[in-house]
Amino acid sequence: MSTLTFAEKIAQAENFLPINGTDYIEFYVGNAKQAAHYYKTAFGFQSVAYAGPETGVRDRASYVLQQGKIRLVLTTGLKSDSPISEHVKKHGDGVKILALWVDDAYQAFEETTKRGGKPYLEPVTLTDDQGEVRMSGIYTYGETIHMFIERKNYKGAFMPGYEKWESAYNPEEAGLLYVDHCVGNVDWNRMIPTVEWYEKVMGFVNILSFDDKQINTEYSALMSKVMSNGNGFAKFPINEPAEGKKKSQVEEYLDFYEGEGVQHIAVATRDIIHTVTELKKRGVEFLSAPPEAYYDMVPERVGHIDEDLKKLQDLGILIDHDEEGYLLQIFTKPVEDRPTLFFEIIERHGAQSFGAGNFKALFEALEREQDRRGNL
Ligand code: TYF
Ligand code: FE
Repeated sequence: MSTLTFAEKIAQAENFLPINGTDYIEFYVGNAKQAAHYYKTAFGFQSVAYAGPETGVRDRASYVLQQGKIRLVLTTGLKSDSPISEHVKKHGDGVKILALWVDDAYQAFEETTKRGGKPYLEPVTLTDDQGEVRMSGIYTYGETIHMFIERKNYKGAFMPGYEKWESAYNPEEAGLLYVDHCVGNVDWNRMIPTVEWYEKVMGFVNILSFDDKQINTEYSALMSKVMSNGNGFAKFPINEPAEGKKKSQVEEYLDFYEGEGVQHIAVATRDIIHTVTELKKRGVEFLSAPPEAYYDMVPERVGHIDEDLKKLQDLGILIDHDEEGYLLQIFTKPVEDRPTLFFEIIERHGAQSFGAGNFKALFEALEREQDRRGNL
């Protein structure tokens, strides 16, 4: 075990790609109008901006939603031959773009492509009467993209090409604040090369690793390595399936997404009891709670927590800790019919880890769902 703290580990990252946080996450979906309604109604995202035929964009429709600092873009193609439609045909609804907020989109492109990043979008400057946004992009795992977004004092709703979306339907927020981490599932034997790619091309460091000895249940296994940039604002764990008695959850994802892609987006809250109560009321489905015995062990395993343990148990929220504090987390079921992308809700009280103490209970709950789908 390394004795460095998380702060000491991330301080070892290189500095050629300064990142201020996640700028937005763009989904390619079959029907963006309905997806936007779902994220507003069920998760409490607010209407921000729109681009589509009415704003002079002919090939797509995009809805921008926001809650706290989390910005989602839901995009659909309007014709079958659009690359967006082709993406949806192959992968189903899923994450296409993990956009990072940078100081200089031109420099980000230059620094990453000279280190081997594969270009997706050459740097461009978009301008309108609200100011300027500069952007560029490179491929990461699968068909997923990292876009680099530089906001030159842009005053508009989102970026040039989009119009402010004034909606009459505005369900309340649910307390979601920012993107904590985004996890990628990669193919067999692809975790190490992907980790090396993040080190070399993005200047990230590996802050945590789990091998298949730690991450396994009676049935299946996986391996995971967490990559972080130098300030911890961008954290990307990478999972790879591992051989077990039955099919790994990561393998199920790869089969149904038909390739590598984003497995889960973890969003932070300051009041997980309120947030999860609210999401459940609005129809968001979560993995089932671990057995009674899990909660009986919490005082001994974790020590003091500020929250009422009974309330956490009633909601099925998981609890873990590390040297720096504790964390509370819970996972939704996949939010599509394909068992692919899901969300994690997380509340950190000092802990900078990812809930390794919950892996067994969590993966058993995941496998109950996998079994119900006939994919275990
Ligand atoms: O991000 C993490 O590492 C935790 C745990 O398939 C996790 O949220 C890891 C792998 C996985 C599901 C959850
Ligand atoms: Fe996570």
